Amino acid sequence: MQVLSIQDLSCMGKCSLTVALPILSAMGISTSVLPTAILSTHTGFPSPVVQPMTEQLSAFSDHMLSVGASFDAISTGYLSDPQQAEVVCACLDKFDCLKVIDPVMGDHGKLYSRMTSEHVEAMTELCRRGDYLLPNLTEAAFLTGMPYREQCDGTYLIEMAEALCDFGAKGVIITGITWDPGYTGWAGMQNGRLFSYRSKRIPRSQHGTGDMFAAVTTGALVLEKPLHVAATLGAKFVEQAIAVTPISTPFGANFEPILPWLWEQL
Ligand code: PXL
Repeated sequence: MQVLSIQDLSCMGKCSLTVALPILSAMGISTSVLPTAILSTHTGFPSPVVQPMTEQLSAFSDHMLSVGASFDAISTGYLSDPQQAEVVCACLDKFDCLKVIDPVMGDHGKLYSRMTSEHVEAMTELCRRGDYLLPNLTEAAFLTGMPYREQCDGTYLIEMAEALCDFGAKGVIITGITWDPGYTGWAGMQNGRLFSYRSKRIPRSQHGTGDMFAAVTTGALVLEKPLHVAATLGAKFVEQAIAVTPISTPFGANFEPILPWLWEQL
């Protein structure tokens, strides 16, 4: 199995490619990368140095094609500027394979630093290319124009998931849902049916866990697991990574000891 992962390379602070590569490798999947930007750290640290790769993305993907690239899936994550969405859309159109989009833009009801309304528009366009969309609740609210609500109920989630499926996706998973206080999880929709997963909340938020969830879920989808099985594996992986990371810092969660468990699940 071959996956192309299109997202940034943050040189310090585990997220994006530095989690997707080891996770997909641990699942036995060969991974090629297209870094959308190279950053000294992710944007959760103050004032990172950012080198966008917007101009190179197209040439890199053309060259890969010219030497025979073929992928079972492409997954996309963080883009450092809205112009990249256009290039990434063109790149998705060049390859006939499964497309999994994690529209990384924000969390806890707010956009990440450097993100703008143009970015939201560009990400919306990118989502129209996805077979599966994996937004968190904040991103889903920005994409659909619905209000962000910390406490979710079924009616709100069905409306949101249907609006996301209307982009043309086969399935969506909305992460970071607070069910009853003390419980967290995801809500998914496929073939018009809402399904969900919840587990006890560990009261520590860790940077990069959305990217870990996306990598595990993408890997499992590529290995032909059904969406609810893939996303449950993603959530269980993240829960364990948070549980073994004693304090919350921007350096990210210690997912490495959980990789052998992941392999055993496949
Ligand atoms: O984990 C999401 C993410 C990915 N990449 C970069 C980020 C963030 C979140 O802040 O800054 C560069």
